[in-house]
Amino acid sequence: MKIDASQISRHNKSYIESHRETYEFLRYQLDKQGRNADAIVEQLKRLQIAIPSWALGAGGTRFGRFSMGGEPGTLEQKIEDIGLIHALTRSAGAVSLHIPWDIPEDPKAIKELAAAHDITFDAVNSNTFQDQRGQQHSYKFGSLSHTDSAVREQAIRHNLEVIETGKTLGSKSITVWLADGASFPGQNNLRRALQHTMDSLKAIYRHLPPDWKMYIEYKPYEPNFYSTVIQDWGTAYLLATECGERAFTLVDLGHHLPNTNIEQIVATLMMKGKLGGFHFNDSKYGDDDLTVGCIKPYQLFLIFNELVYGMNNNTSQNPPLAWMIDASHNIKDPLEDLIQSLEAIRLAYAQALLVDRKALEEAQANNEVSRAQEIMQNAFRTDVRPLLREARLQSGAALEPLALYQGLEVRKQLVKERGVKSIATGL
Ligand SMILES: [Mn+2]
Repeated sequence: MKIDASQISRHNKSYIESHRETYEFLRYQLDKQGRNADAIVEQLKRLQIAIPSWALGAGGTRFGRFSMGGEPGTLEQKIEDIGLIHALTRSAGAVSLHIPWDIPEDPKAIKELAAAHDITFDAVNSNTFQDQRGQQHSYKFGSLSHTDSAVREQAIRHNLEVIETGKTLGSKSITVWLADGASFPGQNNLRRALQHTMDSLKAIYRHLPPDWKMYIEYKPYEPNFYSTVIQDWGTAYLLATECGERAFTLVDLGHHLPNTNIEQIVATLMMKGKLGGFHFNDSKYGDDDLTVGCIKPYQLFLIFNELVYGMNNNTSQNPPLAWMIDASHNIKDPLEDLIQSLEAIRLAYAQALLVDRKALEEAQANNEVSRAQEIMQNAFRTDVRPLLREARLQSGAALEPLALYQGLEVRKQLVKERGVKSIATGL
């Protein structure tokens, strides 16, 4: 299924009048505060978020999985699904592939298909947290950190193969997330496990093409429940620093213990020029992988506030960030969920762009605590949805992507095309 421009312009016609009214009103209000709505719209238009190939089907939990029907069974269909989201929003212009779930049989054809949907290839992701069919050694007790060098070498080789696959598609980065760790005290020699991981990552880094980056992701627990080898940003930072200047830390919002100050981690990593990218999602308790912004939108805004500050004050030459959604959908239609996540990310970005930096600097310098809080909350409480709609309108996207998605009965169409029982490859 493909959504064409005429369907979008028909849809936009029915919303244009109320949009014009709210946008003009907001522009006028912002203008009085010395803010330029049109400039923010331009910045919003440039923000593209990668969609992970594994987020297009039902994720499920270890207790069960409930299919949506019409799930993409092939990599081609996954690209088509992202094409639908991108056509509706013009903000999902990249895909992040997971190897070996999405090995392209014909890279040239896949590249062409993606280009037809205006989609590029973002970071490729390796997988040494599962055993694959025909694999010689098991990752049950770890991969890059394993006690047996033969297992570590197999895991290193897999990462190099992932890079080779990524090269055929035009990717420029690899994300490494390890499930390695221990579920019981005494199971691992903690120091040795970290040393092995460092040596393995260095071996991968040595083979990294010169125009590539490596992102190292951390997570405090799960699937191992006593210790994770790369447990926090500090460990990921240490490993990235040891590997070299093209290795960076990747922050996944769900990979923190409750109440961690993630915006402070962002500030610290950007100060050192070592923030590589983001995996967006939201959570109430752990790595819940819920829709971005559904639980803690203020935290998301505070994170974006640091990102915007970091991008505007890039003294450490932090490279442009890789933005990606990393979520799992158990009860929602994944495409609806992704549309909502894109909206939440852009809302937080727009709000952060609204922060009166000069006033905030002044308030901070004078220790005017209440004023500083008011400045932040004034930005957060501004309804910036008209800015997002205007950015979409100017980019040829739908004014109300979710309403159009539902109005066109896209899922029903996909079920008709692919069947009720089609299941996405992946988890
Ligand atoms: Mn992640």
